[in-house]
Amino acid sequence: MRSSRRQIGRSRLARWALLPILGAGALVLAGCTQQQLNGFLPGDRNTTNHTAMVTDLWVTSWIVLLGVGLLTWGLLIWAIVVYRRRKGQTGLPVQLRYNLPIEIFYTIVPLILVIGFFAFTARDQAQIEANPGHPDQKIEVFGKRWSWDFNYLDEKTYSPGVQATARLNKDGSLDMSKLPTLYLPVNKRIQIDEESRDVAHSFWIIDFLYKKDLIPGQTNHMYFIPTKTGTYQGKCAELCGEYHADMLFQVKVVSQSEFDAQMQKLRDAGQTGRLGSDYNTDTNLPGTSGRVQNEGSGS
Ligand SMILES: [Cu+2]
Repeated sequence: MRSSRRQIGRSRLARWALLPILGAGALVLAGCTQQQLNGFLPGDRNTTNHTAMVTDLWVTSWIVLLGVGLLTWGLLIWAIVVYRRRKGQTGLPVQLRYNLPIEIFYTIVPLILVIGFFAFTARDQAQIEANPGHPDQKIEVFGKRWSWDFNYLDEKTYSPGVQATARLNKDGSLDMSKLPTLYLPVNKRIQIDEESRDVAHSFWIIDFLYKKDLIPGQTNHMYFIPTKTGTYQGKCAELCGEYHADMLFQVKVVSQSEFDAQMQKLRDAGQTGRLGSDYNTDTNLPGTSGRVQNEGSGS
């Protein structure tokens, strides 16, 4: 009688233990789409020479964390089932304290995780941020409230931007083709120098999985090789004020000949030279020669 009750208890326990295993199995069997394998990141892993590395760091981190999650959920469910209150039980159960193996376990494992995440992040970041030198194409980006100016330094051409809401269609929809557009030649070493005309912005090309802050009075750099032609969306990723959400832009990665044709278009439109820091509106920084924002308005 007693042993059969114990057996029933055991089979019930096995059923409980099966639940998470079945759940995980179902998830695996359901198959993974490319988007899931990419860790639900936008774009794909070959937009620049750095994207695959960023994707792998992200996905591997999630796999490790899911492992920790499964272990934690498993232990939780096990404790809830095994140590649940049985019929006729009263009062507190025997309390567990000063369990050295458990305390060492939950100190060491998070420590290893944190050191691991830090080390791999630092390694990848150092590689992404390193200046490889000898850029094929040097571009200067100015962030401004509420758009972007692009200077093609080698070609001495420029392309000024206007905030997105100033370029809406009559029905209020956004005309992507009228957004400020940065052209980049494919498979070329790109160096982008980033400056701000006023406050801190952040230049974010979404599918490149890469963004960098633009700090007033400072020049930051991005180095990468765009490896896939296409049109990519960009936005400001640093809340910079009222029309921050209007700071949309596009990046077109094109062949060298298309890039050259675009440069010729800018020259034909008379957009030669550089929209430099004289157009900065921030006049508070020491050494800046920017114009006063309301200059000429008579105020
Ligand atoms: Cu901004």
